[in-house]
Amino acid sequence: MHTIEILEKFKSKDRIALSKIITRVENNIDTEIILSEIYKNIGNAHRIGITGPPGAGKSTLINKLSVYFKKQGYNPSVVAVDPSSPFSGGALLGDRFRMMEATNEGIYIRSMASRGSLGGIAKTTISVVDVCDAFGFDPIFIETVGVGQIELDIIKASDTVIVILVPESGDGIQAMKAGLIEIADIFVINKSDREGADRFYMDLKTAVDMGFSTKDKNWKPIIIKSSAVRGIGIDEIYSAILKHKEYIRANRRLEKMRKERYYEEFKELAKEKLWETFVSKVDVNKILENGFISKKSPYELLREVLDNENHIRK
Ligand SMILES: Nc1nc2c(ncn2[C@@H]2O[C@H](COP(=O)(O)OP(=O)(O)O)[C@@H](O)[C@H]2O)c(=O)[nH]1
Ligand SMILES: [Mg+2]
Repeated sequence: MHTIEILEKFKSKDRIALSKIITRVENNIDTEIILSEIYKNIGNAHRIGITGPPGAGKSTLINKLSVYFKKQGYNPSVVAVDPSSPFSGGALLGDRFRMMEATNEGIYIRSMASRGSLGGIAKTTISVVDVCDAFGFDPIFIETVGVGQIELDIIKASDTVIVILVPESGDGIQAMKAGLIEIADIFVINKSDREGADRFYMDLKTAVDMGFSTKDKNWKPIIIKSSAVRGIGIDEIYSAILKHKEYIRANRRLEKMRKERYYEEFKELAKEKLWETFVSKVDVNKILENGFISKKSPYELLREVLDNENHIRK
């Protein structure tokens, strides 16, 4: 089916059309057409990034949290990214299982595996979230593992960032090292049914009080203890999310963040497109080969290429 036809169905809230549109975006097919068509309907969803080490309970928590939001009258969806899995464009078994309750509640869950994704996983994920936003979901939970650069890029595109940690020895220090402290608006200490949760809470609280969290000097991260499997702490996390949502709306921070993201996206796109144009006009390999052999700095080489109109006009 033609993308335009699928988009028509998408607009009438057809979930099969939604899935097809997402698959196209993942495979970089007609992304430009799709995003241009839906863009005016973007911006209503609250984007909640959830990150933390593997096994911390992110999926289990999102399962409970999304159902909780649904019960309060919201229309949530989930985008889960797993960088370690092969790109399948479909469901990942573990996530599916962990989010069974949400699935049964009719919550739309999209699992993405990043390996082999065309056009970069961070960019693709953000586009997929845009699609979910335009479809009418709110909020959108975005699950990512850990904090590689890719995950950070995805997390930066979230309105509220939740970092999930578990009270296992060293996790707090690990979190600080990995830069997790600096990105969190809300901390969740999950598996608090296990030993060490109170101690961990105090350590984290001390770190936050001491100002290790530098994201926003006017927002002190909220710390919540939870047990996702037992459904403990879900109401508190829900309230914390709404509080943060209100905060970023009240002081126009959200608008600022969105503008920054828009600029960033444009900049990345411009780089990509200009590079494509450049490569189509000059013999990059030959130029590089010559530059390398004659020990020209890349700066000098680029200057030369840009100055030499013959190259560009080739
Ligand atoms: N004891 C305990 N186990 C939990 C809790 N939350 C999740 N788990 C378990 O931890 C494992 C990993 O959970 P999962 O949600 O897949 O973690 P993710 O990798 O962060 O998404 C699963 O076996 C869960 O059942 C909790 O609050 N307490
Ligand atoms: Mg998971």
